[in-house]
Amino acid sequence: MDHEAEAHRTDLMTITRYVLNEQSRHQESRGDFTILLSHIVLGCKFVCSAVNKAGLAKLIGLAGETNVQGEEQKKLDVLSNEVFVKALISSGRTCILVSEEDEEATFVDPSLRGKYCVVFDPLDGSSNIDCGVSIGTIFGVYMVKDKDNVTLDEVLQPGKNMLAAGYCMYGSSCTLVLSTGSGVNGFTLDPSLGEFILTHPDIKIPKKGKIYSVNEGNAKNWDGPTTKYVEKCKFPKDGDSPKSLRYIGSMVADVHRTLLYGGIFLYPADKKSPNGKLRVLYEVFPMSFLMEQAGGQAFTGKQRALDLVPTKIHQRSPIFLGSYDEVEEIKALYAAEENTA
Ligand code: FDP
Repeated sequence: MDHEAEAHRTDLMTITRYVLNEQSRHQESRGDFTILLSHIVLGCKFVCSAVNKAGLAKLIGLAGETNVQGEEQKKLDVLSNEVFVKALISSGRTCILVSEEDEEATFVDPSLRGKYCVVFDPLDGSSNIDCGVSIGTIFGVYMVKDKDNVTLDEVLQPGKNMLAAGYCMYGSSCTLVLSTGSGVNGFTLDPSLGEFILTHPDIKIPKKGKIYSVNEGNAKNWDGPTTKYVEKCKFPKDGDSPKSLRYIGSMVADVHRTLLYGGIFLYPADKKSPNGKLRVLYEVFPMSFLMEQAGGQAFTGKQRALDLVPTKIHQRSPIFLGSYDEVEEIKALYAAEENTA
């Protein structure tokens, strides 16, 4: 019997225990972040359960449709948004919420306000819901200076100012990946315990990767550096093997694979969408934060992604993120183009 492995199996590091351990290292900490996170975790568990039951519960469908009982059905992304908004407000630790689902930011009632702003996409990859492909929730957390005097500027901050970021992937297992600014850790939901258990401690992305991930259907409208990079992935001139293409079309799943196996995920600008597709606050920033924390890089085609200063809450940006060396190549191609301009 492997006693060491056995001891490991019986000494479970839950996400709450992990965050409490982290908290105890900061004497000034009063446990507010732990409380906030436990509400985010609750939202993730609820959405995970709803996603798993979606087919059975007839949750899939258009918002506003009615089911056989004549009750109005809620589409999964609408339901997920409601769950997260309510969980975050009731934590008593938030003051501004920005959700992909809501056009305007939500300012929490002063009586329930706390010091955190949470930006989130409650159910990312929604075009994959109906066919059972992995989807996820993405979130980022900022802290405000004065919770009694908050303005939208508190969330229009560069991603490097985020305090924490993460995602939860609803796939073959339910995995929550989190960074509080000192590395990246992955937790898997044990459905029998209802707890997220640390299964991927201190995730580091491989420095180089063999996979590229992009919607190649947009290739005809790409700019020069993106076209050159993808061409090199397929027809390398330096004796390397060609890279494999993997594209799920669900950012959480594509980024999760990139984080674990290495490689690059790109959603570049193109002639039709000069700002790309993905949203800065709740897609680009949290994923870029995690990539950097895992030793990778994230680049917009112009600058380090986390240095970008958003001016609108639903702003989009092109993004190239993943293994350090792969992003370095993209940066060199953009720099070369600039020099010839
Ligand atoms: P979706 O449209 O299915 O919601 O931003 C949303 C997103 O999915 C990402 O999760 C995904 O990476 C991307 O869009 C996929 O876009 P394309 O269908 O244009 O490839």
